[in-house]
Amino acid sequence: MAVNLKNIKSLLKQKAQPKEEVKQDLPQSAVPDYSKLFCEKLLSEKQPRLDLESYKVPGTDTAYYIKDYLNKEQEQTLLHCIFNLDQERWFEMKSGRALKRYGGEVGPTGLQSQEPLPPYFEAIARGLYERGLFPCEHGAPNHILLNKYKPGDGIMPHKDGPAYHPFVCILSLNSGLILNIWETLEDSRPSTEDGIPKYKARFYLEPRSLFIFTEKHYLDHFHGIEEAVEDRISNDPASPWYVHNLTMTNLTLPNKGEESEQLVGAAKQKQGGEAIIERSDFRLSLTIRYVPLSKE
Ligand SMILES: O=C(O)CCC(=O)C(=O)O
Repeated sequence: MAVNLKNIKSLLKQKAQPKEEVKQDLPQSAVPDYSKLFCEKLLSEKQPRLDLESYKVPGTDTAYYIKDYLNKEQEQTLLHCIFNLDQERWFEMKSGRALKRYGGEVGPTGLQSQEPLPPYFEAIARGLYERGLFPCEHGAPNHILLNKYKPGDGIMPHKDGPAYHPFVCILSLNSGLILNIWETLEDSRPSTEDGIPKYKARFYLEPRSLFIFTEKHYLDHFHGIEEAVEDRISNDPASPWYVHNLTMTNLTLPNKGEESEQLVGAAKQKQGGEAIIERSDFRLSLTIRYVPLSKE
């Protein structure tokens, strides 16, 4: 069977498959070693160092955004690796989101057991480090959470906690959505005045983008994704729907009374400076971090 995005999507629509069924669907002899190809290509290509500060999102505490961090071919190959080579089962949350963990078990003070990352994730982790995008004195990231969201899925407001180096990279694949930051848990609930949560910052995470957050956004604030099938966005800093990194994305919003060529099909609302973007497809995210070994 030819391996393409359509196949990946049909695999995704099914519940987590027992290993035997996945093998039946994709005879190993017919599957090129995408993992090896991907790693060789990614690692052999000169990874130019990037100046992290030039990707800082203005007005945040502190976040960085790099659109098109991966190109489409790299994204496709990574999706092939994730869906066809990794036969671990997804852990399905009651809320709908599904999850896999790589790198080992994390306890309250650090890694309790260390496991190697699959080679395609190792290539991503090393790439971040070599490009100067993961300034960690201990070395390259060693831990990845893979989240799978269907339209309507989200992740509750939370902090990542003290076990990790306080610097997180999130790589988004296949589809985009809004990630919110709130100062307190109280702020994440609809306000009694207008029913809108009090957002500290909002970021549109496009497919293939790299989002990084650290400092107060990591240490003090809560982050999460609303369970929704669409996201409301605005380029007006006075609007509660303001998206801090909008000008750094590939999106442009229509002017008042105008239609946007770019958002046709994706944006329902065509008011100046505001739009609603549907979550029309599944999204995968890699939460990439460094966890020191537990001292216990
Ligand atoms: O999917 C995302 O972008 C966020 C994931 C997240 O917050 C986490 O893994 O802790």
